[in-house]
Amino acid sequence: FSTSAAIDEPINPSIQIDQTQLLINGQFVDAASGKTFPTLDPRTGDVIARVAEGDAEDINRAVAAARKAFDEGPWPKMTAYERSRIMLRFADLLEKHTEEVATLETWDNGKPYEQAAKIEIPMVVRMFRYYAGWADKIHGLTVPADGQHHVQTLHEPYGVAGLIIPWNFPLLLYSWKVGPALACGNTVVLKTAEQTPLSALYVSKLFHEAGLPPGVLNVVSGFGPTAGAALSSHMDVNKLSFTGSTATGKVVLGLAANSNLKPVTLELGGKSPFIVCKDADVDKAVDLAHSALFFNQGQCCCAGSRTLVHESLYDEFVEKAKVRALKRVVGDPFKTGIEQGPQIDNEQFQKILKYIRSGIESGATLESGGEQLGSKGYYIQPTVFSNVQDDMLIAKDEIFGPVQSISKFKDLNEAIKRANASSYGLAAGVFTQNLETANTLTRALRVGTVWINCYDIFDAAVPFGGFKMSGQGREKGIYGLSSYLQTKAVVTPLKNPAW
Ligand code: TXE
Repeated sequence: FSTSAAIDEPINPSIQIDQTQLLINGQFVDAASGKTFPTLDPRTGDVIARVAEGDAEDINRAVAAARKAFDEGPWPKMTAYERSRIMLRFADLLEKHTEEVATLETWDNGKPYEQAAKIEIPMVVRMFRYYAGWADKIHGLTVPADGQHHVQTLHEPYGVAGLIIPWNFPLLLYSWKVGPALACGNTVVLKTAEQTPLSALYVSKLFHEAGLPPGVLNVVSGFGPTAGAALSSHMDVNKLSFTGSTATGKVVLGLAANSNLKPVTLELGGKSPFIVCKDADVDKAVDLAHSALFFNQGQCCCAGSRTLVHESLYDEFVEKAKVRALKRVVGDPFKTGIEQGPQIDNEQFQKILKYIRSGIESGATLESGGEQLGSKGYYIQPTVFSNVQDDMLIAKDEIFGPVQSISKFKDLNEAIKRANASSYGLAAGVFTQNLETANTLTRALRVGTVWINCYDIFDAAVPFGGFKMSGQGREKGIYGLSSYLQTKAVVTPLKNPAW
């Protein structure tokens, strides 16, 4: 097996890394312990920079700053219009600095620079503009209650929001959480993933340049069991939003429940079916099934990781999927035209190779790839398995890597039953030219997003989240606001009910 690009000598990114400390109360500061940890370049495994390692004490300091900025102001006491203007100014600054931000994102994460600069950073900018637009449009209702009372509802921020994000889309997920949390008037303590701390620190500095008052947004780099757990169990954090693995989501939910019962939004793993019906446009389906799985090195919560193909198209589909995978351009993510960079770190790299071995051992047919690419860093050949059976580990577990699993189905009922036979329920792709088939599948699938004849369409206004063990609550769009607002009922007696 071979792929079309070799792994060259890594290109040296031309950027100085200035922000490596914690951001607490508007100041960049060392960790209370003085400890630092290395953040690594996935292309080589080399150290990019050492970053302050926050733990429980730093979380305490950050929560205290966020608490003060909430309780004493200025954030929730500012007019919504002023908050919105700061967010818009930040979006402008971020847009202006797209090159630097995309460079940091690629360096720390390994994703293709072109993808970061042309797709992701613009989506982050769009998300902040979207939620800035909501800031002064959040209001309650008047309620026609029985009796002689005037009743209204106020939609109020929770207070201090603790936000925990993973490494696969560091800035995009920053925007999904920080955007609505701030628009609704909450203050924030953000815990970034230990693999990718750099971009959030850089852009949060820009946020302060845009006029964000100190203490409103605090960023603590550090590890899950220390900083992340301290944030989840903090008695002064009023709301938690977490994106990551289902296993850690359960831990975080438990910590929230056992401390102050803070409400938790969870966006967790997935094993999303991509269903190609007998009347699908095969070439289009092959292309989209490929990108649905391989996009972002396969490290997407909603990756179309179970490709289910109708038996009448199956052989043609498998052959074309294999050809497409063999053409995939893998290489240094800073080079132009690269479709796939390295996996995030050695842990994920080893986990994916183990799943590939398990696929081979359990009898799936290896159509392409299957091995490390190059000799350094965490590159993996685009891998395609056919003849995948539902009881194989590669069909059940979230691999989170460039491994496509294709299997065959006979009729729609079978496809529905098998697609739903998962503890996950994040997303699904449906490929058909028949409206009835599309409608039947859409209603039958127990998932949070159905993409019909498309995949991975993400718009700031469209809600995203999971059924079953893929999570709870929704992010993005108007639905995402409700994660950061609570409702207060206000009842006033009426002296003269007629008026
Ligand atoms: O995730 P974790 P990991 C899946 C994917 C991947 C697997 C493991 O299958 O292979 O998870 O990845 C913080 N209290 N996804 O280990 O542990 C951690 O520091 C509080 C899917 O990276 O969930 C990081 O900031 N926080 C997912 C964040 O949780 C804790 C994206 C995510 O790490 C914590 C990433 C604790 N006890 C991985 N332990 C998606 N939904 O897209 C860890 N963290």
